Amino acid sequence: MDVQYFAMKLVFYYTPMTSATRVHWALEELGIEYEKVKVDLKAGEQRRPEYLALNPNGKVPLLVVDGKPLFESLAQLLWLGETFGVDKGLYPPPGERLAAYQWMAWGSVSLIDAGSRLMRNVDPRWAAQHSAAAADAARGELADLFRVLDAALATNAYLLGGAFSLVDCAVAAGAGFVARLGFDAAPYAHVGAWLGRCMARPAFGRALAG
Ligand SMILES: N[C@@H](CCC(=O)N[C@@H](CS)C(=O)NCC(=O)O)C(=O)O
Repeated sequence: MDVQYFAMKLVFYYTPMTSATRVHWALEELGIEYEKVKVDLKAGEQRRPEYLALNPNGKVPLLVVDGKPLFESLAQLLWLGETFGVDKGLYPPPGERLAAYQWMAWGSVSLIDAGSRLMRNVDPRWAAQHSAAAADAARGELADLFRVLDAALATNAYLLGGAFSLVDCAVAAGAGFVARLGFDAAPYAHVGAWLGRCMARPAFGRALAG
């Protein structure tokens, strides 16, 4: 690893069981030093002026690198992969990243978009806005997405091939979130087996524990 990274100070603002979990998981997989700051969303800590000064979106996760803020979990995962992941064998080297970019974006945009629409149409927190038709449409899109994921995992144990990588953190956390919304993932056996492998990792357990 380049010597400059040893001196780098990372502060991670997170809330358990949110979009922050996949970044928390990646940090734990990398085994690098970082400081954790828990943000109580229910208490509205994400809207405190000092937090908004770092992340004007008022959301978690936030990673602060040597005093410079980086918001958006996808950006954080890409930065962590490119900065620390190659040396740790958890991210591909430059020139071999097409599949990594593809799955990171798929898991962060296509999957999370359909999953969020399902959440807003089934989760009691949004009861006043629920639409059965919108929930069904989201389930249909998720079925298409899970078919794509299942086919990719039919011949590979992990998204980039035979070895686990930060790309699996990026996508598995979203697939687990969708499964917890009651989306029936049973027909996608390869996805189920892969999720089991990913979630059995000690680093995932540490991220879940908060
Ligand atoms: N696209 C953003 C989503 C961030 C996001 O929506 N975070 C939620 C938790 S999952 C949040 O902080 N919500 C607090 C609020 O909206 O007040 C990312 O991936 O970082």
